[in-house]
Amino acid sequence: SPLHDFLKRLPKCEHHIHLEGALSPALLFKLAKQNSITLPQGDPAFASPDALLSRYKDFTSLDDFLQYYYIGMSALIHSADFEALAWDYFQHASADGVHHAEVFFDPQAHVSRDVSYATVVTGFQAACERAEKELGITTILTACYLRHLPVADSLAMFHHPDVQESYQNGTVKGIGLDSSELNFPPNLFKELYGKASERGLRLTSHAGEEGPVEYIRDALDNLGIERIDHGIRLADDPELMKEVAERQIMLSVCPISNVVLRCVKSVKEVPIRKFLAAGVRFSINSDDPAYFGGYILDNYCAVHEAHDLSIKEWETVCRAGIEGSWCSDKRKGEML
Ligand code: ES4
Ligand code: ZN
Repeated sequence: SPLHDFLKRLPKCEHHIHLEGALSPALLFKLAKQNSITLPQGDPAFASPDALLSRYKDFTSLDDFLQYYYIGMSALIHSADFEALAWDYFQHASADGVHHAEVFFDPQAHVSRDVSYATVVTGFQAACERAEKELGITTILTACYLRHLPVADSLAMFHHPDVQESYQNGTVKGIGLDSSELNFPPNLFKELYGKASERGLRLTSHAGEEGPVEYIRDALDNLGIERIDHGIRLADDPELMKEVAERQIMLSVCPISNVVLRCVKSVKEVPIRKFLAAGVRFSINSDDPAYFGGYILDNYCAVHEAHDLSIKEWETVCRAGIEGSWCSDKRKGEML
């Protein structure tokens, strides 16, 4: 349709994609075989890539998904595996019309199973450089910390010399907070964010996905974040929504993710119109595209189908995404 072409051609920025969430069942099975990794024998979902893909249609919650997400990454061992994974994502992103991608990864999920931070970052960085060269996509790596693990683990990871070096040399420019949200409020990670802020890192956090709007207030007040990942519960507090709009804090909204993980019943329930009316800036993102059955353009199309944005509104959304990016002003100028 003409609108599909229009949405594809819009200069899109993606701000919320977990590279480990771009692991397709096909690549998962291929790497597991190459690396002699045994997938869970007792779970019929791991009988074949097709069976796994079918299981992905039945997620009941964030934690139900995360269980598969953490098993999936057990197939990732070598730098070349991480490079192949990220390259797979960048090719999809390029086909969908992404000009700039700020991508998450979960260091603790790899180091905890004895895959070194350097292995992970070397592979991802190689794919980022290739994406810039061959696809013209600019990239930023953000390291997410896992909120379901003890706070001490996140601090130990942050202070690891290889992690510090990646922050120092600019390979990794930001930190995020992800994994199970309920019962893990942002303020637990206040010390981590204070230290990251001192180092001049960019700061974002998942908040208000499964958790309540109070977690958004908590993240803004206690972590000093400049962006909110998901943030769909913000619409529950009109006062806070006004403040977020005034402070030009961008939300990285992931509509298909929200439906698949049952945070909302349908994309119509994602408060897109409330955000537009309140002047809240947001971008539209894929989150874990290989698990949720859609890359960024699928998410744009789903929002259009559910909320019927005008061309002017789409341009507003895209401009907010460019302005809210963490790239240079020069790069923003090229995209605007
Ligand atoms: C995630 Cl959808 C989502 N929420 C929180 N943490 C995550 N890690 C990967 N995907
Ligand atoms: Zn996410």
